[in-house]
Amino acid sequence: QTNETLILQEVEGRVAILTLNRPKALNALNDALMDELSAALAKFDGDDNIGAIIITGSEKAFAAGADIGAMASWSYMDVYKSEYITRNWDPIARVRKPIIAAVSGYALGGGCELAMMCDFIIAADSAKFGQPEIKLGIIPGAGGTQRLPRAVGKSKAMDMVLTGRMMNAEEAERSGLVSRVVPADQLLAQAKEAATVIASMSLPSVIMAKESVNRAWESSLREGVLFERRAFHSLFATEDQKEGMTAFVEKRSPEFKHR
Ligand code: CO8
Repeated sequence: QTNETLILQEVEGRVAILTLNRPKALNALNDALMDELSAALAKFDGDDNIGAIIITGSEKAFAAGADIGAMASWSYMDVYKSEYITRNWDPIARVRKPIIAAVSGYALGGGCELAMMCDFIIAADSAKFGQPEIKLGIIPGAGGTQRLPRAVGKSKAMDMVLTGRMMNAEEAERSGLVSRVVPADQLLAQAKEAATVIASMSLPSVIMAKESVNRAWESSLREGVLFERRAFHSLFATEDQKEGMTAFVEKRSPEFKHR
């Protein structure tokens, strides 16, 4: 990989690992980096040999936010017309395979928003989350004011967004922003282990599980339960359901074919 590569890509078994790589700017998310990230995600989402994806950064920073230097001189019309945010951020939320954010160090502003766009966050004990945009005279612009209250509730989200303070890993786990906290030197190993477990499951059921959990955010309970039921019914049309249940009855490990 050359130094110009803003996203390092690795594949281990059925797991793809994407590493944000702008170390000198603490992985500040500029347009080029977001283009590379969304292209890599689309590629692995469409690759039958991949079952789960990890996004990670460096030990010091997952990402310290959108690139402030790049944004500083923008006018209203620059921001409005460029579609900077929708063009290369929205595709992340359309990825159908699970994405784990493995966060060490700073996840601030757009960095925190990127982590929240992933399906769950595993945090190193060194992780620090925050939405400090208010200190720059703006507000979060990639979903932070919407995803943070859904994750941690209104009171804590207001506190974070209005004061711009950071939350450490312990507080983030306590408030439901992250699923687990692990020692910093075990972060990637633990994320890979979780991703490998997920990637060993039947891909159709993994995708439908992700789709169904996401419905819990975006519909009434009644609609969500109906959505889940149809997804549940449809999995009985897969070969993997037959294999999974037959293997259980025969007391052996299933051999999923991901169809
Ligand atoms: N953008 C550009 N460069 C950055 C950023 C950033 N967000 N964060 C850090 N850097 C750069 C610094 O300028 C510095 O560069 P240089 O060495 O050339 O001076 C280098 O990274 C190292 O940073 P520091 O020297 O500041 O390192 P410290 O350890 O002293 O401090 C901090 C680390 C606390 C993380 C500090 O760098 C900081 O406060 N960074 C800014 C955090 C922030 O405000 N983030 C929010 C940005 S706004 C945003 O994300 C809006 C999202 C909108 C949606 C996205 C669509 C565009």
